[in-house]
Amino acid sequence: MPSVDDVAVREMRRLTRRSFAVGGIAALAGVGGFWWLKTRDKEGDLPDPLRKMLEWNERVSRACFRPTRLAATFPLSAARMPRINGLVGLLEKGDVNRWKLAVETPLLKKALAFDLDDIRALPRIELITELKCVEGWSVPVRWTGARFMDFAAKFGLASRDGRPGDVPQSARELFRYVSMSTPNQKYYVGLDVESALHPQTLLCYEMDGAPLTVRHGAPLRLTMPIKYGYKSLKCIGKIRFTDERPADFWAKYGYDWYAGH
Ligand SMILES: Nc1nc2c(c(=O)[nH]1)N[C@H]1C(S)=C(S)[C@@H](COP(=O)(O)O)O[C@H]1N2
Ligand SMILES: [Mo]
Repeated sequence: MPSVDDVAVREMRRLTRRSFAVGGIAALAGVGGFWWLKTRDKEGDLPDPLRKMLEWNERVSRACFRPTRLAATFPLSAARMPRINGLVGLLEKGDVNRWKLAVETPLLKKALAFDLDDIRALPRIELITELKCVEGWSVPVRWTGARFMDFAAKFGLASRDGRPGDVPQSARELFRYVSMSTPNQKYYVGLDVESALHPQTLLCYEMDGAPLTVRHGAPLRLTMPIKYGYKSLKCIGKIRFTDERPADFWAKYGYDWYAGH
């Protein structure tokens, strides 16, 4: 069995680097500049100046973020099943029935546990939006599930006062970030809270009108059409609200942490 890191590194080689400007920067800076970049301190796999650029990117994107700006939606006739892409951290078929979702916030002494019926009890939303992979393909997919913002509002998870009700509009009343991971923690994503609470961010239990298969992330996955596909975590085991910027599987390999497009 190859280790997770082997798989990730192999996959990384295959991937285009379209989402950030390593190629462009290197070409502009020329060989001398490239040498300079290569000798800078590194965080993750990116030389520091590039990391700084992505962080600047994130600050600008967060400042300009509007929850009313929606990703494109498509007619039902355009919907397809995407290819299975990335298997890190998924459950075995026999374990899907025993699944629980754990949620932690700074206000809670003990994690909350939810089952699929808790998610199904929330307003059922169907959206046809694109799954956009940084590898360079995108497919309109029919997703069904609950809005993450409805889930957070019903149980008072995102707001500092911990009271159920509408999610506050003011950033100051929200925890800054959300971390989501698979049950075994092998795949994980870090999200800015505004994007997590975007109305098109769904906790999704069906794709193409049928319950999720194991390899598409059964029993519950994320879809987040305002971000690249690597943020759409399959098989959510744990959700954590936090004020510290959470680690992210692909950001560790040099991809943009923010990953908006
Ligand atoms: N648990 C988990 N979620 C994951 C991945 C993964 O490897 N493991 N890969 C991501 C990537 S890179 C993409 S493009 C999408 C692909 O979703 P699909 O397999 O349903 O097409 O899942 C994302 N979520
Ligand atoms: Mo992807």
